[in-house]
Amino acid sequence: MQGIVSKSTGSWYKVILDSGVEIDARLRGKIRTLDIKSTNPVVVGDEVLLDFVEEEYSIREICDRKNCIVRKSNKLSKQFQIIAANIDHAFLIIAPANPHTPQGFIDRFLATAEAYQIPISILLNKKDLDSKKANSHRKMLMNLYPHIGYNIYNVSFLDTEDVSMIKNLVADKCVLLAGNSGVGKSTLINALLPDSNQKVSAISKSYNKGRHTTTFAQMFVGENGCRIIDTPGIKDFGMVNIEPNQVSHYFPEMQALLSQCKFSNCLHTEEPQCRIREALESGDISVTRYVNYLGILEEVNG
Ligand SMILES: Nc1nc2c(ncn2[C@@H]2O[C@H](COP(=O)(O)OP(=O)(O)O)[C@@H](O)[C@H]2O)c(=O)[nH]1
Ligand SMILES: [Mg+2]
Ligand SMILES: [Zn+2]
Repeated sequence: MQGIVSKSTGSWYKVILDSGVEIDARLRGKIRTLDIKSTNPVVVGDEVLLDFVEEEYSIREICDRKNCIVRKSNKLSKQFQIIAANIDHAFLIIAPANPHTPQGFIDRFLATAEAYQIPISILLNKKDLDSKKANSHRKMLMNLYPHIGYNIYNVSFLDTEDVSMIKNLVADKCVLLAGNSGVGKSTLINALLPDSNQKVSAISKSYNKGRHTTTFAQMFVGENGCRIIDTPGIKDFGMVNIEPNQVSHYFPEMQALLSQCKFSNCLHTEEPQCRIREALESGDISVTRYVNYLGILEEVNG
């Protein structure tokens, strides 16, 4: 028997069988260990083989993962927490205001998705907001990211046409939704999957203040074959096991120029004849993107 893990709480797992029925399963005995040292062996999105013995389902084997998204268990630890696996597409949800999504967060997440080879698009929600601040931030985002090659959609999750456009984007895919609290994730999940009954929070000034304590990812299945993975409370998707000179590979506009740097191991900080810094000076690479690149570089070095 085969299924997909839809929730993982530690000792019990929810698994959606091929028939569409969701069952509880547990791990029995020792299962085949996977390549990565993680604190959690079975994660949302995992395809698993099951046994049904004495009225109980147990997970016998985890199938090889196409990809997975990981974070450090905590700052000091060398251990990883795998958040989800087998993602076809990630959608980063952001807002121009209420709450304004910092660009550092956006670029970190984009680079992380590149590192894990997960195709990613941006949903810029709350297109109805038209304060001066919101408009100028939106304009900057809508200019910058398509220029680099990312799809960014200017939408409102309260707009039925936009929601049906998004429904088409996610059809038949396993999709990861990520974004800071307050950007509209629950609103989108409710619009895509009316039976999921996600709690939508009232507008509040205290976003990001640790109101969410759950860090379990959860999968919802939609009528059009989409599987939506929500990641409540997970803010820091970190990059693990990455060498400093790999970081620029995860910034597509830098990746395109890398071969023209004089040194093949150029970090694009102080080296002579660096094509990336040339592009920075001529304005072909955005200063903010470069600064966010340096931030990740520092973290990887540390
Ligand atoms: N103005 C506006 N508000 C929205 C939009 N989408 C969601 N919201 C509101 O943003 C707030 C936070 O939404 P919620 O779905 O709980 O965000 P989450 O924390 O990411 O799950 C709620 O008050 C929503 O009604 C939108 O397109 N425009
Ligand atoms: Mg929510
Ligand atoms: Zn360089």
